[in-house]
Amino acid sequence: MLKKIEELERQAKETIKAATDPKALDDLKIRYLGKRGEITAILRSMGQQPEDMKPLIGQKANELKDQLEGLIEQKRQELEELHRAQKWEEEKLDVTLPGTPFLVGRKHPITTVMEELKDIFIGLGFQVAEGPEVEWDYYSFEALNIPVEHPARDMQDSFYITSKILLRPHTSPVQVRVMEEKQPELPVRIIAPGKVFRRDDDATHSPMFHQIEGLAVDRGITFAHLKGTLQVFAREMFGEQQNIRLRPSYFPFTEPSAEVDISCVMCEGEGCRTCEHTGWLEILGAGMVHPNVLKISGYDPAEVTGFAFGMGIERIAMLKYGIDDIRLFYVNDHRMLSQF
Ligand code: FA5
Repeated sequence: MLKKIEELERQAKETIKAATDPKALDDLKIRYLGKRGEITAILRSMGQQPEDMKPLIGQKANELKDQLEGLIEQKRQELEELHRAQKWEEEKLDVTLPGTPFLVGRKHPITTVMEELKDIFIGLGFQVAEGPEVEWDYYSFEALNIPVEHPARDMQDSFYITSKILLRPHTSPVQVRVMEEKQPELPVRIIAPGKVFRRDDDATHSPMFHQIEGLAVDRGITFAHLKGTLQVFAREMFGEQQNIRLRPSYFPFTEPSAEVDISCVMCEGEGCRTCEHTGWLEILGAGMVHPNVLKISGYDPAEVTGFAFGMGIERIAMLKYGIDDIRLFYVNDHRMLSQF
């Protein structure tokens, strides 16, 4: 029996040592120390052992029992420690590794130009006004001296929601809305930036684009004020060397009217492809507010005068950044947008 105990000891120590997971240890515990375990069986068989051997066998078997219990617990702790170390290795965070790069957003070039324009005109004493993008036919055309059937509607006719409501084709309706609200107060000095919509679509014309409207109404406002304001704007926007040129034009809501050009920013007036070899680039329409528009908005044209202008923001941004296709602003390609 003593030999058997010795053999059991050798075998149990070996198998405990070789165990690789806690489940195996549980099985070994049952195998040796459980109710029907091999050591338990020896202890239970004491009655059948020779009388003189009983104390020794009992002592050895009990010692082995205690020893194995200890070994199993020790092995269990070792395995747990190993498991923890492995897990740590797997999940280890190396703070020196480069991070996952992510794209940082930035302002769209149209927003940047819009903000720059606002700053310039706010510096000249204008306030920012707003109007709805979905607008009445009345403010878009009629109050601007463009009655139904007037051919000037063709140039700007837009997307109609109903026969009387449309997506505004320009920011000029804000002129009337502001004057209606402010009259008879003077002076009126506002800019109105925002989205406008037209049935256009090519490299320089988009169905949705941005304009900024300007309006100044007061006693004694003259064409010289308009010219001076636009000259300051052009120099602040494009540099001190910048000149402007006014050409006679026609808008139903201004009289007289002008198209305003700046000297070509690409060739500085020398003549190139961008300016079609004229040295000038058209950037906006302007003029003295038509007496009919003043009257319909609540001001007396015998008493006050005003000037107004409207420019395309995309056009300004294209000139400023040398972009030759307006559609690039709207495709949201970060390779293009991240350059600004
Ligand atoms: C007007 O829209 C007038 N409301 C401007 C005005 C205001 C005149 C106040 C007098 C007094 P026009 O249709 O020319 O005018 O447009 C003004 C500018 O908008 C153009 O010079 C151009 O820069 C820009 N523009 C016009 N159509 C488009 C388009 N489809 N896409 C991008 N920009 C455009």
